[in-house]
Amino acid sequence: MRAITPLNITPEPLYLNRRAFMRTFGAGLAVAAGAPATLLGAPSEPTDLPTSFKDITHYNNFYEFSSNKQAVARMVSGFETTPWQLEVTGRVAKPALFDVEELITRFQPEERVYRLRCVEGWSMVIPWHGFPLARILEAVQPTPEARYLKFITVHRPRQMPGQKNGWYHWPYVEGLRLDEALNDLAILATGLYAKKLLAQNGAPVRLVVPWKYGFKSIKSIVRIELVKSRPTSLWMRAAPHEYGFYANVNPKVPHPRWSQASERRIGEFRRRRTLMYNGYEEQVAHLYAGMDLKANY
Ligand SMILES: Nc1nc2c(c(=O)[nH]1)N[C@H]1C(S)=C(S)[C@@H](COP(=O)(O)O)O[C@H]1N2
Ligand SMILES: [Mo]
Repeated sequence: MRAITPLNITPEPLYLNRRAFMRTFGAGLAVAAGAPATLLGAPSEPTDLPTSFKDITHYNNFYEFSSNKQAVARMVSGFETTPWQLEVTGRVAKPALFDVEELITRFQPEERVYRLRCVEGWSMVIPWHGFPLARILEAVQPTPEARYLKFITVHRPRQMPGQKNGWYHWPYVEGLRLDEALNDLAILATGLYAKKLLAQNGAPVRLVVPWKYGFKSIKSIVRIELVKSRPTSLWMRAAPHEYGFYANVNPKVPHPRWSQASERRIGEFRRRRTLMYNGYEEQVAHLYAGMDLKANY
């Protein structure tokens, strides 16, 4: 079920050519080493070509720097991302403090081409490099009381001017249910387009959960806590009736202020239809069987 390609350095034009003809989208396709990567998930009617490196790195939501998406890339220059440690703690048998370089050697990031759907109504296709969150969980061994994961972004107001904005409760926090975190689609990303993550994309390590709205994919993580009860995310705190804990992409449940039925793919003009679970229904729908998706937004 994993698309595996070598973590080689591919210049973007070559990278795009290799993939331009890729029209295969079947879930469960294993791609042999060396073959072009495949976008995981159901096909949307038009093709899903990777968004340009330029757009992925210059149109960013990263409120620690700015709420202006086009300004983020030029505001991150003073943000130090090496060295960096990620602590995994809480209800685990083996708490750990990983150096990011050690994570990369130990867990061997692979390419995962995923759609990213922002709750604001735009989307991209991003060739991430990352490894399943499940690998880290296997290493730390959650105890039976562990039911949720709480993710925390670095708190460094001197380097992240947006953290001086008192409208939000810093640091940025997100959460997942343990079974969501164990799903193979949930990865910790350390690169994109076969390069190390740039600061604006959440360097050096960020979460990617492609079936959920983009805000769940928390950037620049320093701590993951395994906890008993459901964490409250920054967005749940800021606007509880607009942003819930689950935040699964769902074209049938509108945001209180706009429809979620369609989206603008960055780089395209016509809007496209938004897919249930962002096109990953086959892989994740079972996690929410029997749940009221309107109440659990
Ligand atoms: N720490 C942190 N993580 C964050 C955000 C943020 O403001 N701060 N924005 C989120 C939102 S709303 C989106 S859409 C994605 C954008 O990721 P990208 O800039 O890499 O495309 O990051 C998410 N992760
Ligand atoms: Mo977003």
